[in-house]
Amino acid sequence: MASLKEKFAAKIDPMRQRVRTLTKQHGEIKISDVSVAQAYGGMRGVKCLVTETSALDPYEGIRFRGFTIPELRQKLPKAPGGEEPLPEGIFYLLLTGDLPSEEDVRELTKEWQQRGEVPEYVLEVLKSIPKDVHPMTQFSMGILALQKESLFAQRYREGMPKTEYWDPMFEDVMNLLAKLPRIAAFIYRRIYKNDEHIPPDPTLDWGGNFAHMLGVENEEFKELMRLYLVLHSDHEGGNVSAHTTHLVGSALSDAYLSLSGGMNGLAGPLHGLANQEVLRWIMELIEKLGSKPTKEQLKQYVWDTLNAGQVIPGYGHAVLRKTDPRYVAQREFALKHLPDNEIFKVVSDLYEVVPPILQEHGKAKNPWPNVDAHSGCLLLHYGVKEYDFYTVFFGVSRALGVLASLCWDRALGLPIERPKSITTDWVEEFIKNQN
Ligand code: CMX
Repeated sequence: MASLKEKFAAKIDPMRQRVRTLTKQHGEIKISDVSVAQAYGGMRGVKCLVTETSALDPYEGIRFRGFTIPELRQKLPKAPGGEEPLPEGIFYLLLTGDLPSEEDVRELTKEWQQRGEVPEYVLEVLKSIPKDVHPMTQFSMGILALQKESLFAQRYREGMPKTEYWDPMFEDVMNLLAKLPRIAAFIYRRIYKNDEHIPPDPTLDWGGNFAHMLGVENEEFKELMRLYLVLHSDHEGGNVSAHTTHLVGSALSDAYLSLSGGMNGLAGPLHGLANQEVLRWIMELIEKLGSKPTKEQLKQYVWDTLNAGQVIPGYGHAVLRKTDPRYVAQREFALKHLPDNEIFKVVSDLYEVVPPILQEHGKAKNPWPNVDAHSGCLLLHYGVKEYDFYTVFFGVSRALGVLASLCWDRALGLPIERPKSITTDWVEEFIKNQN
């Protein structure tokens, strides 16, 4: 059986050929126009990036290499006795475009186990950070501290030809992914669990081991981790974490520099940090209204938040125009495993209450919940109550998608990213000349 590296390597030449043909024969064909509103408005809808790993439809939601979330939950290999897909499988799929076999996934688990040790000097860096520094900042610093390990940076310094870039990038990506759960668990146990660390279990898969090293010994939580790490892995190329990783990488910065940059974007409250903001907002709600608020009380609370000029965390999306299928998958998990949980009841009631209010409020283009509206209540149910840490879960997962894309960026020899910026003077002059 071909190893993942051989499988990926075999895909590169045909893909290079496809891209070469497209750019040579059809390079002048326009696929997008840019309006003044888009240039000022965060480039919404402008098609100017190519990302192979996944595609987002506003009404259908995400497809990972063509597969919907329900399809993946069915088709990707599971842990022994488990029902949720293994994150190793989604990485294999995102990188190669092919569904992995059970054996492919088992091999990847083994390989990440072997590559997983975090050098002592990285742990020393983490130990030197004040414990009240946000976990996402610590996570990003831990990734950055690992940069010394980069084979890509080393090979580049030695003078490697462009055609070989993909090889050390693949090695860096595999090493980094293998270590991420250990870095994350180290941060968690250091901040919240008295610096008492739990060694990895060599019999466990990547997601199960992450749960184990966090110290949550519960088979259902391991299943949640596997599902969570699959769901958050990729959301096409234009979101802040994916785009930042790609942009930094386009300067031939290695995987460590690129992912650390991407994680800094994920740490923003309009992106990944929304998952902790949702829980903070719900806990404040419960503190104010009690654990069983009525829908009328919830409505008032939502309006109070909006009237205070704040966003409703976990609602709205830059691309989606319906309930996020990642929210739906988490809701299904909750209905199956924690139907009577009080926070889940609040999350469900908010699902009824918030969209009509956002519609009436009239600003948000998408009144429906996104992925972050649900994840916190699941984590909390299994005892992970430190919600400042929630975005780190997102980060460990998002690394799967953005690093698979980074391998392809180097395999295809994509150039340094450098769009044209313009000034307001230029825009005014341009408009004047139109008339
Ligand atoms: N609550 C209140 N107002 C909202 C809103 C919400 N949940 N979502 C959007 N709006 C407002 C915007 O702030 C904007 O207001 P202004 O015109 O005053 O600037 C207006 O509605 C239009 O915004 P939009 O075009 O609908 O949304 P954007 O594409 O600009 O932004 C997003 C998308 C996700 C940042 C926004 O919906 C938001 O802030 N949501 C809450 C934070 C959140 O849940 N983020 C997580 C997204 C998923 C992820 O990346 O993890």
